[in-house]
Amino acid sequence: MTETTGYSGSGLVLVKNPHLDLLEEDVLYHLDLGTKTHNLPAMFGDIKFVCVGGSPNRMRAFAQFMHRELGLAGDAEDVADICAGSDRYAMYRAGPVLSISHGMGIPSISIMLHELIKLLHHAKCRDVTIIRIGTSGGLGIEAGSVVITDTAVDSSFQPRFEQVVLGDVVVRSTELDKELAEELLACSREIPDFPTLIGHTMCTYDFYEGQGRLDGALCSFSSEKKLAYLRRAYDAGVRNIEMESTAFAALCGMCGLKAPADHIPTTFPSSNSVKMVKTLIFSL
Ligand code: R2B
Repeated sequence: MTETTGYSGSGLVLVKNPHLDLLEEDVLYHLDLGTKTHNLPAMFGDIKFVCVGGSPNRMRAFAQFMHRELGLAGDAEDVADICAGSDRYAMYRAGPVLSISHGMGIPSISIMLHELIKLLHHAKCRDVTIIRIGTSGGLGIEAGSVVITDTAVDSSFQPRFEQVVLGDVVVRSTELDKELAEELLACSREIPDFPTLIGHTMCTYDFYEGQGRLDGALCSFSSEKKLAYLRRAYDAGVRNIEMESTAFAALCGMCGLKAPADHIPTTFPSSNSVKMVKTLIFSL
């Protein structure tokens, strides 16, 4: 079964789950937030940008950077973890920008995104842009480059995210917003000595064998086979490899998050990539 993406004309964040309306309370377990315990529209209704990345410390550093750049009142060092009651994810806000960690791999980012999307929905946020600012391994590109993802592909280089639902495989699209990718690229051009390119990002289920590494506890292939696989990936348009982008693209696309794009520095926090996202936030 293949499902298509959907944007709401109103700019509201969509949840596609009729059962939610029947809940007396929606508990966002892993964020330590809920519709009864928190006034989500008051806390988050004005959020316009969500930046996500693997590590809590990096996302805190990003929120502090945005706090300073936006000239907000108070000390950037004091940004508080909104999800402090949960040790699963960390969430910070700087004005209209929310900065959240997602951990490593599809299961971890997927739990966070389900709860984040419900949060934005309950908060009645409109026209939200979400960007993943994360780490990845570059493929055949200059060290330190930033890859702006146009399409996330799976480890067979297909633009799809396969989710098993009640024992059946449901296939979801992983196209990202091409216009936003171009806008990010234009922002990067304003920063000197900043190698940036648009390309496909390959998402794998594993960091070691799944990415053709020879240094895991298990390795079932030769160095030649590894190189042949990476060459095929490169020829299919893959320019970097990570572990979250297909789930990110599929979930955000299905729920009408405006212009989801995935921006993946090979090293983070690369001050240039952070500046590029800042430039985009200031320009939208
Ligand atoms: C990039 O870095 C992590 C693995 O080291 C993983 O979250 C990813 O996608």
